This record gives sequence, C-alpha cells and structure tokens, in this order.
Amino acid sequence: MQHTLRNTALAALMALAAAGAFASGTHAGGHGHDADEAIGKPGVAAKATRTINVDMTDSMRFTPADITVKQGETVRFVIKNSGQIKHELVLGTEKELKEHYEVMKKNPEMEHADPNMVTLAGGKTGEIVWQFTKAGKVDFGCLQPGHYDAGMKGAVKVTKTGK
Ligand SMILES: [Cu+2]
Repeated sequence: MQHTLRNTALAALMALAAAGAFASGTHAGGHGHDADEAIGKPGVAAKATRTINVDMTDSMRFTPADITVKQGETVRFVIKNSGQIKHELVLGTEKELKEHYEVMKKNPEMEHADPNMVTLAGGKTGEIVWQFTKAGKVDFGCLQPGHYDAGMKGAVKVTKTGK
C-alpha cells in the first residue's frame, strides 16, 4: 500500500504544481504572485526619498487628492486628520477599496491596521511608508462609512521610470 500512497501524494503534488503554473500564467508578464503587489509594498522608512503631507478634513476631502510619484520610489506619507471625526487613508486598487468599504459599512466598529493604511482620530497625525513598485495608478480612500461615497478619495499616479 506504500506504493499507492506515494503515487497519490505525487499526483496531488503534480496537480498543485500544475495549478500554480496556471495561476502564474494569468498574470500577464508579471512575476508577482501576491495581489497586493499591484499597488506596491510596504516601504522601509530609511529608504524614503520623499515626504508627502496629506491633510484629511471633515468636509470629506484629502489634500492633495492627486499625487504623482516615480516607479520604485519609496514615499513617506505624513497624514494629518485636521477634522474632528475619525478618518483614514487606505491605499489600494479601486476594486479593493470598494470591497473593503462595503465590509466597513456593515462593521463600522471594525478596527484594521495594515501597512497600507492609517486610521486617525480627529487632530491626530500618522504615517504610511510605501514603495510604489508598479507604474500606473494606486487609489486611496477613507473607508469610514459614508466618507468614500462623499468623495473622500484620491489617486497616486506612478510614472514609469525611463529605461
Ligand atoms: Cu473620512
């Protein structure tokens, strides 16, 4: 029976390998396997080449709402909540932000803390250090219930580095 078991295990491994190959084949040209890489990755503060100040207000706006960075650049965002109510800045694809926003609406008290976001009570300041590895657009928004719909969103344009 040892033989049969081994074959079963081998078949399972091969199936996994085939599935893996198929999955990576769907990423056109990319070598990334993590969906998060679509927007970049957590940055190392010591490597930040630039600090960008972003202000959040109770009028449901980010200032600035349009930011341009270079591909590969690590940016230190210093985010200030100038309002009195809780706001947050979450980096993501538009799809991710919308999905997350729907979850937040159902669970308004949900606490979340990931490297791509910062949630701040009124008057507080926080930071996100992020490396933009891929050219294109990275969206950001405040996912507190009602805020995103009210227009509390923005985008980071990531320009391709000349090569
Ligand atoms: Cu907000």
